[in-house]
Amino acid sequence: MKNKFVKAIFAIVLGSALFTSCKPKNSGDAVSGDAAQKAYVAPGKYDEFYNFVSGGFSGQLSVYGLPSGRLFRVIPVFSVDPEKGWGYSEETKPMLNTSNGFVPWDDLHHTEMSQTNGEVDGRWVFGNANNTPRIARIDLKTFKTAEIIELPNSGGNHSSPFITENTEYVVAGTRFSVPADYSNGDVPINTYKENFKGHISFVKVGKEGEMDLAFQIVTPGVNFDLSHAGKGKSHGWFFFSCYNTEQANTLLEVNASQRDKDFIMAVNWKKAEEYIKAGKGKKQSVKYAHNKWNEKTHTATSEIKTEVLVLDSAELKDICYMIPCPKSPHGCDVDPTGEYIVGSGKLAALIPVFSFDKLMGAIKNKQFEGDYSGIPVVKYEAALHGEVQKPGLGPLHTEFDGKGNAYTTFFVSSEVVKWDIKTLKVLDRVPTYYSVGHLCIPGGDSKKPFGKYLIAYNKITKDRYLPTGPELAQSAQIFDISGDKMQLILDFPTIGEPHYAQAAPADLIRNNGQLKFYKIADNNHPFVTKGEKEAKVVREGNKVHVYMTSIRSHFAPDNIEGIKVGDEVYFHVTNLEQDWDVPHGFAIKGADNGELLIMPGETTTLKWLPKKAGMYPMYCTDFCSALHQEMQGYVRVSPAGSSVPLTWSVGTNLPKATK
Ligand code: K7E
Ligand code: CUA
Repeated sequence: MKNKFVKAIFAIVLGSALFTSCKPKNSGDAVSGDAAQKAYVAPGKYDEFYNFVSGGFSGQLSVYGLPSGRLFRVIPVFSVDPEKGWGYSEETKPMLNTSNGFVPWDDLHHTEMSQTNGEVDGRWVFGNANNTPRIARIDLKTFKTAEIIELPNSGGNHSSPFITENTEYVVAGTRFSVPADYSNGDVPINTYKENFKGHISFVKVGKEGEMDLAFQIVTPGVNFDLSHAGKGKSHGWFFFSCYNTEQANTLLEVNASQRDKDFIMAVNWKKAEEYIKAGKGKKQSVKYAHNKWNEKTHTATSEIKTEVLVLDSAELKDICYMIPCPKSPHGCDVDPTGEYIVGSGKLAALIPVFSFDKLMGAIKNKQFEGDYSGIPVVKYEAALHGEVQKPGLGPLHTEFDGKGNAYTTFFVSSEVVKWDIKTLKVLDRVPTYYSVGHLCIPGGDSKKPFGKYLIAYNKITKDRYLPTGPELAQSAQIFDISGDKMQLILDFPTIGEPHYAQAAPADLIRNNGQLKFYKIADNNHPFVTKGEKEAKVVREGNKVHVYMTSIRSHFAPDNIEGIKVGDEVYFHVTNLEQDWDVPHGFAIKGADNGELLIMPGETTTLKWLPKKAGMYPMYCTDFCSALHQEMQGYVRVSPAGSSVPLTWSVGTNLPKATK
């Protein structure tokens, strides 16, 4: 009893240390002489790497250049973005559909790039939605979210989206265990141990990137935090960190910090595939949305799916194994060779490194110390390669440089520590400003890291930038890691709160057939207007469809009369430009909607419900030419029941007979 109390106090103390964290010694401008030169990319010159950075609670993904830290783009993914019309245009709304209906926000924590033979290949970036569990695929030919799939039986899709070495699967583990969607969820919360279950999702990725929920594995109720696929010799396995193996359902900061060791769960997914082939998966009825963007119709569709195949980890004894891991592990990282698995226990004073070969030996020789709800628990020492002693406080994440070194972030002691994977010796440490979370080395979780830069994504910025009220910018820091010692070369502020990030050589993406504009001839949008002569306005009851074109520097039509209060007006705007980087925008006064930002060759629709009679100017929002300010028009709105005929024109004041 007393022991339990002491443990609880210890957990609270450590917990509050985690919460507050300390400022590193010698903080200040620890930047040496040639740093500016190393991060400098001259005007007009390109960066060496693209950096795809999660936006955290912004729900978006931002794209930076390395080493300059220049922000190129914020790609809307899970949150509406009025700047780009994402979630506002009729075409994009289905992308944010879920089994709960339209969801305008989420929390994107992890990005993961597609791989071929374990190397980043520059085709897609995947991102997770933490809150309403989903995975998105962003196409790097267009830098646009191309697909979003919802994950049933999950709550808090945190351990996601991590991929296998040929992008066979993108994999997700639920953070919150919950009663399965196919069971009764209306149960007392304190029946966690009986009724709450974990689910791991395997989403198949096709040749064109198309996702499909292939199967799930049901596990005991724990919190899955992070994961990584095996690679090379460990290809075919997946490793998930889990905490709350105490199965607490309240005050987790104390109650889920009781055990000295939680687990890394090793999953033999090749074996799971065999069981699926052998018909061992149970069909369960669930509901989840699968949303796809169509490049030809420039429109998304959302389909609700109703079935998933589920394998039971307690029944099929040889797909899941638990490896004890001290203490409340967060990051779970696999080195480039696939031999070493690093678990970062947030409350542990050391870093355990597991050996894949030893794990296989332990499983073969049944070196188990019992089971955890039916899953065999491998003996800690039997799978252990060794421990990094006294590395720092509050280890979170590890990346690799491909030269035999690992780099681990420490939230509490605010530092990045470099250590040797084989000898487990600490080689170097640098302070971060402050409280670093994730880190990224380009290719740093693949078989082929580009070990030149390391970027630390910090949770707390404090005094690094000009203050901006109660909330300060989140901050990233770039270190040159090409030498023996890490060297800080740049700070740059970030959008939202970055968690994980990925990076790839710029040429891989830049020279991968990036789209410059959509061919107007290939535009199959049902409301496309392929030339100005086809521009028209069509009334169907109280629905009015405006077939509009935009080209430098006018809309057609740009004068519309005969719209009435009570109408539902759809502006289907086709951008006729066939040139790179000439979007047009569209906005109309009083619309309770975003703008449209229409790419060359694309058709996009704004829905407008005029509420009172009057004159409504509309205009192009994107400064497209010297006469951009002339790119405007008027819509006359008459009272409901008015007899003003529907007319439209451009360039002439046509008599009202033009209809
Ligand atoms: Cu920020 Cu990956 Cu959500 Cu660690 S997690 S920091
Ligand atoms: Cu089109 Cu400005």
